Amino acid sequence: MLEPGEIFGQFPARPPQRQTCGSLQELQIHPRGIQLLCRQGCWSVQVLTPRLLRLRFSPSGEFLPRRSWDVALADEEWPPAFFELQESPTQVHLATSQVQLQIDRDPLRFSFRDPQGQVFCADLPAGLSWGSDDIRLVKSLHPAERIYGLGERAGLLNKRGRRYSHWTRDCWGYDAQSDNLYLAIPFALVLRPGLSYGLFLHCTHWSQFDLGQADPKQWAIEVRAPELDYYLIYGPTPALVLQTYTQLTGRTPLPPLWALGYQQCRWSYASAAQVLAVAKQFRQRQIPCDAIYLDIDYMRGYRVFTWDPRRFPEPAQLMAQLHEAGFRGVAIVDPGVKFDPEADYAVFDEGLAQDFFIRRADGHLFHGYVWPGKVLFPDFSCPEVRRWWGSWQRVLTQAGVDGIWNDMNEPALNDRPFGDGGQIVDIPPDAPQGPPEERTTHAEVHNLYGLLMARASREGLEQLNPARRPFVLTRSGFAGIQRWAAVWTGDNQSSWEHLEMSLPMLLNLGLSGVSFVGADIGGFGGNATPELFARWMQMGILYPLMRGHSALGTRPHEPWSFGLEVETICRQAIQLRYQLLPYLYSLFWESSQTGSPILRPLLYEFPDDPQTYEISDQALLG
Ligand code: NBV
Repeated sequence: MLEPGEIFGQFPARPPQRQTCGSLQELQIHPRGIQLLCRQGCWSVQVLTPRLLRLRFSPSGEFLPRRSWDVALADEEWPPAFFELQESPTQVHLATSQVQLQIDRDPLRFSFRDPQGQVFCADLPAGLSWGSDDIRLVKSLHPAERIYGLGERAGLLNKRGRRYSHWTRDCWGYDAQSDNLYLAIPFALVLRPGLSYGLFLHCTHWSQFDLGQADPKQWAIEVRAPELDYYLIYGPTPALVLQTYTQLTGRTPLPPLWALGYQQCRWSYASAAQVLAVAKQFRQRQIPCDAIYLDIDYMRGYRVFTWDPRRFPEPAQLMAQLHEAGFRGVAIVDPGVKFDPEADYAVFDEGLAQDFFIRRADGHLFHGYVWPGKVLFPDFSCPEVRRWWGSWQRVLTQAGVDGIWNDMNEPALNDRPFGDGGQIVDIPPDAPQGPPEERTTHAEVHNLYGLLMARASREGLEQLNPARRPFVLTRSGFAGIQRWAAVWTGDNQSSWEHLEMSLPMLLNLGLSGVSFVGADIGGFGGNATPELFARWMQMGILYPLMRGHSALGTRPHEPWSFGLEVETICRQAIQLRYQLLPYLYSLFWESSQTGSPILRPLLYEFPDDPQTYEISDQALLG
């Protein structure tokens, strides 16, 4: 049994002895594809569309059953797709109308060809290997290829040349060198002139892409999972790759129009009076604004789904006043439920009575420490838990809250009470999770914690307010998060570096299917200077999600807090945003239909022009 703290995104080193699949022994043809029995293990190739192939390898020869929390459309849900097979003594060829898969028999390995015969995404000879707890596949990279996507990543636009693991974590203080951030998306979009493809690693366990760090010509894919499962998506343009990728993992539903306006946040507007005072300032100063956020201080002792009776005594009245003034209210919801056996706290009592909280492998309740002190974590991989959680949002919606903001859902927790010098830890990887019929361990669903919480939030809002389009904002997520929530890039800093970095971060999120994204305008940690703030607001009007936010203890970061000159600049910028709203709204509609990003790097529109490939500081709005 592992203690929390023993593991934080770190796993035992791989044992030295590696196995390989050897040669092809038997080819079986199925209606949707083929199975390739190797000397050791088995490959399955499914043709889902002429542009989309699913490839799986299992060392044991058995494939895992589909999970209810799967983020990809099931194979059976795709209409039948036509393919042709040709066999020779050394090779097998599988061809769709768009792409050709060449399979070398000995050792078995794959390479792909586009209609012009250009080879891409080719396995190295003996590129597949596995040990006791991992599988690795090494592919070759073409010298002209650049790599994008990979979800939420700091640093420049092109991701080639470094190693990236996929493991969601709280990452206060992140910078351009950081690896794992809050959100993990094991999807890469590879581009060279005339050819673009995507590779989606269909694996929720810890995984890693080495995109040419160990060897500049190679892409090593590694999973700590019982099988290797990936989708190959042929373009040839990035737009077509994204269209197929989002057909597979889902698209951003059209948000309510108000969510495209300016949104004002602060940790915290800590009383109803403060919230109303901020709202009044916006209207008096004639600065457009559509939403005001409530951070953790609206709760009673940080108990989720409660209101502080002293500071927020009449939440319904507060929300009515906000609505009257034309604002929407968005409230934060953290996953940790206060361990509260003494008090009359129904969320804790109900969750405990129904066994909705994660337990350790030894059967004891697992607890960590967050804002409320000792907390328990709901197991969102159970549909029943998600329904229960979603319905608790009634405490907020009945008061008139319009949107839900999910924070700390990596999940972020400490091994000791805050202030006691503890450290950030993970839920133990061997903690059992999931409904009885598909019991697994935290190791498989860690990366999904934020996504499944966001799903619970969105589905709950749909139940509670069926006539309204829901708005959920989340910090953590996984591939497919765009179906459930908008995403912000967590705790950035008030610095020029972070302002600069926000653009390639948001662009790569867009190239990962997540189009409703934003960074905290002005920077969350630290104090913005007047000039930085003004520039950030001017840039922020182009973020699909336009929200100003700042941390506890920092100077005020509202648009008027930096003097008249900055206030005027902010007013003009925000007014421009509002002039653009019809255009933006149309872009969101387009995104909901095709998966296209709202904010696009130049390479998205000019994929055959290599001069666009490294441009991290320019973008197109639509
Ligand atoms: O709830 C407080 C903050 C929130 O304002 C911020 O946006 C989140 O990213 N939250 C993190 C927890 C505190 C982090 C230091």
